[in-house]
Amino acid sequence: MVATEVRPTPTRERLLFMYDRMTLIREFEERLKRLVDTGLPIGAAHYYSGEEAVAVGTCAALEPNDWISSTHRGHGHCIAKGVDVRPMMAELYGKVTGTNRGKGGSMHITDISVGMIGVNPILGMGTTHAIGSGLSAKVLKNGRVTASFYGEGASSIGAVHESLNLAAIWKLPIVFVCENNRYAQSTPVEYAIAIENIADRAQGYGMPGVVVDGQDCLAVYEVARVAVQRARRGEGPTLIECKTYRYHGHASSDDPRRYRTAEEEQYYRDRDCIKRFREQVTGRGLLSAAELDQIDARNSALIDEAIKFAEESPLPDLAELTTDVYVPER
Ligand SMILES: Cc1ncc(C[n+]2csc(CCOP(=O)(O)OP(=O)(O)O)c2C)c(N)n1
Repeated sequence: MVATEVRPTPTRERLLFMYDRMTLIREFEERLKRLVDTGLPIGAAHYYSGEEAVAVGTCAALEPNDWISSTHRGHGHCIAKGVDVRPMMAELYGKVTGTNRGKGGSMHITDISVGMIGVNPILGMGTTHAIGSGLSAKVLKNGRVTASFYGEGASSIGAVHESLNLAAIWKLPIVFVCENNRYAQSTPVEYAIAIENIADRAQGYGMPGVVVDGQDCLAVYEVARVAVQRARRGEGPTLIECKTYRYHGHASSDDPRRYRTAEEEQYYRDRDCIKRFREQVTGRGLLSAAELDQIDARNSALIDEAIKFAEESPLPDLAELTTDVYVPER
């Protein structure tokens, strides 16, 4: 008989972290969407609203000096790992105070100081970057774990298969987090993938695979915690599939009603991760509604401040056009 594992309740500090980061991501994305819808020209933005529990539940299981690699839908990953929203917002405005001095934009936000090794517009590249950070951790024996996020659409890309295979044969300290939000642009997962659970592919790579409700931050944290511990013990990678949903279109210009129904959208909104978390922690008396409301107010003010910071910051000087970017020699 297998003994049932007793799941410890996350510490109060960790619960506060979860609520704080999920609401900060939601506020960042919703405010940004309003700005873009009313004319802010930032190029394509891929909003993370609806998926917050995935990034936050995973990052709650990491240590500050662990790493994450990301995707084109990376704002939530950055905030969950601790990137300051002020330089993030400035980056989206193309300002010199941005994380990448205004030259990267939404799909290149990077902040090594908090372990965020890069948002990435090329599907599957984040998993290859995780092989780099994972291999370095193994060689240097520094105990650092990498969590690598990617979408269910990216899960069929060759580079992702190669990365998961390499991570398994080299027993790298990586937690692969497949965010199955049901659509790759407008392509439904059932059209593109022949199996119900992408986590079942883990067996083919030679690592454990777990499916988790990606709308439940506590559930994501629990499976991530186990996977991170396994990675840190040197036992190798895990594949976690989070079933989740994005509330908005694929990118700022996309109308999701062309390929999904209002009923389906409502189904997921009724299971909203922030609403659910509030019910879970207040229902069990772990945190009070008043302290959660205070976090809401603080995060709203922080996003006001981030927008002001971005608006008031200068653009990069023309003389810096070719600095901080890769310029091939002619
Ligand atoms: C190699 C590559 N192929 C195609 C694209 C174009 N593209 C950008 S996002 C996207 C869909 C990605 O879906 P998924 O991986 O499920 O992530 P999601 O957008 O749902 O978070 C595609 C096809 C790309 N950026 N890179």
